[in-house]
Amino acid sequence: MWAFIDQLVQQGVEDFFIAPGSRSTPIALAISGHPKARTHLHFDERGLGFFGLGCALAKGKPAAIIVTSGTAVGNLLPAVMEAHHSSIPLLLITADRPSELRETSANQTTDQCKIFQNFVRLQFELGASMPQQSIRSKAAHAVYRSLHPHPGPVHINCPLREPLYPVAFDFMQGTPIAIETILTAICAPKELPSKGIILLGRTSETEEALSIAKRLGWPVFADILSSARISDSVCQIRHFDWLLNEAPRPDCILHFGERLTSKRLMEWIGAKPPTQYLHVSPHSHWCDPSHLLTGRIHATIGSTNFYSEIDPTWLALWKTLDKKIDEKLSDRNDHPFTETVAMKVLKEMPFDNWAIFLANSMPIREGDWFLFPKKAKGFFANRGLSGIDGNLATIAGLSIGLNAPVFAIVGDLTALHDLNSLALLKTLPIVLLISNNDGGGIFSHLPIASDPNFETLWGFSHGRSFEHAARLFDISYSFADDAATLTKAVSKALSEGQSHIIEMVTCRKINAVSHQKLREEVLC
Ligand SMILES: Cc1ncc(C[n+]2csc(CCOP(=O)(O)OP(=O)(O)O)c2C)c(N)n1
Repeated sequence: MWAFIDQLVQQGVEDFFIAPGSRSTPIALAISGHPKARTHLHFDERGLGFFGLGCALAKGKPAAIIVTSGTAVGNLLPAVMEAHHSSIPLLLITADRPSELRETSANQTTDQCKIFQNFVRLQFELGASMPQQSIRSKAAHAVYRSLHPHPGPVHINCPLREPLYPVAFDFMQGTPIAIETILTAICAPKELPSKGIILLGRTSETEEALSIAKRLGWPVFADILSSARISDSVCQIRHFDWLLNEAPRPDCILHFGERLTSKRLMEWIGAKPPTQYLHVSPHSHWCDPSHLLTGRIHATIGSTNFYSEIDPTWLALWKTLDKKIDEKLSDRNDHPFTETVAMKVLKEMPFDNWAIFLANSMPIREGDWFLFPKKAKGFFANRGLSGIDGNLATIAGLSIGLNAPVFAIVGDLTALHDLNSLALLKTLPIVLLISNNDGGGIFSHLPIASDPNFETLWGFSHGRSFEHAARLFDISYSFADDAATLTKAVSKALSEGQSHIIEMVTCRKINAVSHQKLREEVLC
């Protein structure tokens, strides 16, 4: 609890309103031991809530309210409702029993997690075993969301296990993290070091991001879902995911837009984080799954004002590495036929005014690694929660919403999951490329692939073909099992522009083994 309270203070929280309780003991002790926290006490939690609300109303800064578990929490509801409707920043820190005591008739134990859900800007649980950095990042996020974009209450539920006293934390230990939050719509000029990198996720401001990269002389790592893929920006490093082994370390990272797909990139950053790591987004959501951000700039990309002294050798170095990987990747033969080879075929296709949808699991990853078509209307995916459900219906909606044809790549389990939605495709200009590797191909890339129960629990071999499904829903159908048949089927389907299913068959084990081999060869 110490790290959480200390970080709240670091983020500008001054006043802590506490009601007595046993389960909240570690929270109260952390606050009372903090030299910069001002404590205010009241025995009645209903009054305590309004006590804190009055203070926050006066100062325009979040007040923290601390209560024990059970009905004490329920007593905060009137103040929380008032804070919600009056836009007053409050942090509701509620002690709770650990999860093993819920639904067991344990004393003073109830479901507190979402008790204020209609009235809070953010609610989360603070896990007892979270690492320090995560706890501090969560504290910074809580304060941020109590103020932006619309002030109001934030609920932090804290399950705490006995012993509650003496507490297990050391006062004054741990280093506060400095999370700078810049909130003005138009940012003051900000100087950055000359060796930086731009991470580009999905955003409506791709052009702005690319022109910042050019101005700074920085390389851009563009995710498949950013439309930068189809730009001819000199700053783009296409094979960033492949060259990280040899890559030099930047002094600064600027992240524009949504989260990126590449896990390898995130691990590389996490292994040696830069001194400055800033996320720029006009949305209020906190995008920092690795808890490494040093700054959050709440602004449109176009309104930022970054500058640096250009070091031309920096971008040139990245371009050289990228070219080397590009040569190694293009210099490959197409045997055996795998999902990777299929991407090489698709990269050359004339997608022009077609939107491209990539289903979760391997299609989005393979796309992120290899898909750089010369033209396309844009790239889309359901990446919020990365589900394999509802993808076919999403594709139908996408085509209607964009009023454009959609070329979609989906795995066989993803297709089976939403098979009913083939009924939506018949009248739409949708080409559905079902990558049938007979089960969950992604799992063959994971260490679990060597488990004796792999096939039953993860592989999920079904032995089905989609030809009958296409016929059932009156959609034309082609089959592909090598580069030539795939090229032919895709070219024909794109030129016809009507609903069409292409079933592409590969073997998931061979896909995984040849991908691994490719990585080893390219990286050696
Ligand atoms: C609704 C839902 N259930 C389960 C998962 C977990 N999951 C992620 S990938 C995957 C396998 C998907 O298989 P497939 O669509 O055939 O694609 P492939 O892995 O072969 O590329 C599963 C089950 C999920 N993401 N969403």
